Amino acid sequence: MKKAFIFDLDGVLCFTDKYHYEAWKTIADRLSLPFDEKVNDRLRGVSRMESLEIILSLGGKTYTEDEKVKFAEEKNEAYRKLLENMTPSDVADEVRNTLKELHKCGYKLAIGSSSKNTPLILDRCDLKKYFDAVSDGNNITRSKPDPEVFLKAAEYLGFNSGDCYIVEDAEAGIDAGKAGGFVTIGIGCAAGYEKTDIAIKTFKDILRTAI
Ligand code: B16
Ligand code: MG
Repeated sequence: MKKAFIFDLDGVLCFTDKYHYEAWKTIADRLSLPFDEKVNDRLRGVSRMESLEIILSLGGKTYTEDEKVKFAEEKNEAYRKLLENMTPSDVADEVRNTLKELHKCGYKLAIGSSSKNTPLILDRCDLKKYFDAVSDGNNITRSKPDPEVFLKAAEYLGFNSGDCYIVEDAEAGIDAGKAGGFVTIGIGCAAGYEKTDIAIKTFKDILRTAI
């Protein structure tokens, strides 16, 4: 029996993709790049700098490292301003009740997110209290699909990857979970991905996996 669940944050526990979109759009519009919701979907689970590279590849121009760092900083500033709109009501009751239920069943719970803004999001949404460990963009050097963020989460919990499920919404996250030797649970976009081990429709379906 597994001992723990490691949850992706954006797209699984809460939804910040609209804020990422709005913040990137400001930069893309200024550079006349054809950024849309479809491209935004490709940024799920991908790090900030890699997201920027995807957006810049929509045009034919090359940019210096300094320019890229400035774009990423501007995006992050706009994004963090938008995150100020988040409140605990942005997390569904279904999510909170399921997390509580998993704890009652004796599972340890951790976060495994690429986002460097994880502490701010957990704080705004009052989510930190449900988790025994947090691994995020601040403690890794390689982003998903590299398994580092999940392996660190398992290590913080004191477990091996074989003891933990990964819950993800992004293909890059499922690839990361598989590369780390985890059993993967896919929701949203990741539910239809061929590499996902267990597809779920709604968050509370996790309880059927756990029991
Ligand atoms: P930041 P997750 C990811 O979070 C997002 O899905 C992705 O769109 C974003 O680029 C990445 O975090 C980095 O975010 O700029 O806040 O460090 O899905 O891994 O929880
Ligand atoms: Mg995600």
